[in-house]
Amino acid sequence: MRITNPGRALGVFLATAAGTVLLLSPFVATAHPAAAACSIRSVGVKRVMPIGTSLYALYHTAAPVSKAWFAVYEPGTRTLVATGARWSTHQGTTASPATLGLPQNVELEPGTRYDYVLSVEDAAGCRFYARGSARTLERLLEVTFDRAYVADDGDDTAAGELYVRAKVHDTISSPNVKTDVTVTAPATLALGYTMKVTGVPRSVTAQLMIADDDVSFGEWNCWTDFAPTWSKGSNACWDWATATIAIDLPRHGQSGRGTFTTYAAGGTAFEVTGTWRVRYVP
Ligand SMILES: [Ca+2]
Ligand SMILES: [Ca+2]
Repeated sequence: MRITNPGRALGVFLATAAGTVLLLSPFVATAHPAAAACSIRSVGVKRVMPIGTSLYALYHTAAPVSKAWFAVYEPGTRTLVATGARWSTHQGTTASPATLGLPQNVELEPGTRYDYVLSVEDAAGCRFYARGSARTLERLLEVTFDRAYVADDGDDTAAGELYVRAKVHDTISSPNVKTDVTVTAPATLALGYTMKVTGVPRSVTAQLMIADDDVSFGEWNCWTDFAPTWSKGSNACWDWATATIAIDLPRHGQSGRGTFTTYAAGGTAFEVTGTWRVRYVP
């Protein structure tokens, strides 16, 4: 490992055996002082594009370059997040433009703007930089609650009056998935309810609560629209239970999908079946 400043720029680089170069003082555009030997005079970034939770740059130079690096920084700081340091694919006589991305194992935060620095070096060792910022894609999770098999409707001698509510991460279904539906267990309750949520972590929880309403006219002390919390239990007003589905989304910004069947028991009892799908969107 060596500290180097090969382009005689104001930036400082940390080079490793793998060729990784960390630009510690990135916000400098520079030209090589021995300009006569340089085959390039600048580098232009046409676009920095998001893919999954990563970024890659489309850039161009006046002549082929022999090396290129692409580094990403925490927004508004000089803290390096990751560097896509690798030799450019357009060495020798291959003309620009070219693309250079971060390594596949880099996971940036979705829906986040990052600063970047792209540096290139020609055969004469002349190094040039371009900097800017780019935003990663949003993670969009869709959870569909297909149906619930209700084993206990919460009432012993008559049909239950069921309220169904869903939650994905910190977003709650509004309106309710079901409001005051009459169900006599055992029975399958069709839900067909999809929630689309962005800003979720990679390990995310989805929940479905089914509550039986025992509120009678005049019981103002216990009436709210939907009183039970995301738990299970029974009181004078409600019987309820909550199914909790833990979803681990694919790594590295990969799209994916899956299914779930989860049982819950408490003041009610049911098994909920559904699907999830994650993708990355602008
Ligand atoms: Ca009840
Ligand atoms: Ca009831």
